[in-house]
Amino acid sequence: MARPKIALIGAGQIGGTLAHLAALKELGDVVLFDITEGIPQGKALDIAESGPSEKFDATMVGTNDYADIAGADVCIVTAGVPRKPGMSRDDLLGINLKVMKSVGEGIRDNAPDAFVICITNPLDAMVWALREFSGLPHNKVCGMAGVLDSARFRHFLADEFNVSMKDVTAFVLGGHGDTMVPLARYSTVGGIPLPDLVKMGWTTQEKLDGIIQRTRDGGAEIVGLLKTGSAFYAPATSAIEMAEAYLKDQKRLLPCAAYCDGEFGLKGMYVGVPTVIGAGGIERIVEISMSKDEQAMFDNSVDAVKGLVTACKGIDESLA
Ligand code: A3D
Repeated sequence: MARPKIALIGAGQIGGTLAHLAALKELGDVVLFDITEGIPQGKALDIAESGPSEKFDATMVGTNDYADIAGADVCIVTAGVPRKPGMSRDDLLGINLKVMKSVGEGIRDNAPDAFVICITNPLDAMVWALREFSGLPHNKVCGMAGVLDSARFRHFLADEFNVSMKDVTAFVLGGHGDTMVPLARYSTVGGIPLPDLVKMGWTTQEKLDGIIQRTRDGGAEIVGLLKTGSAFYAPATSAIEMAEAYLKDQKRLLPCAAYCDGEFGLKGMYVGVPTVIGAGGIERIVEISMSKDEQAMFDNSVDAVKGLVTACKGIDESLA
């Protein structure tokens, strides 16, 4: 049986890391696409040359031609520009919307059967626009944000409790921005919900609130340190986890930006929700119940995403 084909649209910091991880995990043959000449070719060759030491079987192709992504099983989109210090994700909207148009059309014309994972910011609006431009089925187009935001939350919690990250589960829902919703009630250590751990004296509510805020600011913290771009190792790992769930039909329950058509009372929009990812793409949206406070935070986040989508429609008439 032929190896799956993984197309990475954007061969920058995240794109290169995605290619390396896909190779190390032998998820399939990789095509790195970028508009900049030389970068995808150089990174593909560099990673291919790590093969003899790592002993993976996967081909690496770098290209500036969409024809080379033909028949891809998975497309992961990072094309566009990242944040610089002082910028919010929303500041990227105008420039990255144009990029989504060309990428969406490139996927539509060359890899219409692919499972598409968008990473480009501002995430929830860009994945919506990418779906519109590509015309692919909604269940085959999703956005990576919740896996990353939850991983950040899990890392901070494991640090606080001095326990293995393996035993910490966490849920972050809503839009991938300052309004994201880390849900303490659905986050656990070895199955014990965070509010119980506060009662047990493992931490204080004040410290937990601090961790929740640090999670919300997780992207900005790294932008502030790097100064020349945004996070790329953990974002790439998170998207690879989603791609693997699809390619291996793992039926993983992962938070990601998925198309809600009635779920959570939302009509026709993308936002971070719990999903099941398997061979059918986004196979299910898991409608958890929320307390009044949680629902208010989620609604606030949904409103922020709606504002960005309206801005997209104002910029590109074909989306209106
Ligand atoms: P960067 O290293 O700049 O790579 C972006 C690449 O896109 C560059 O190589 C560009 O040449 C390429 N590119 C630009 N326009 C096009 C186009 N029209 N077609 C194809 N390629 C193009 O950025 P990065 O890899 O660090 O980040 C990529 C995106 O991911 C940015 O928008 C970030 O804001 C976003 N990001 C999202 C998250 C989430 O959790 C959602 C996390 C981190 C970064």
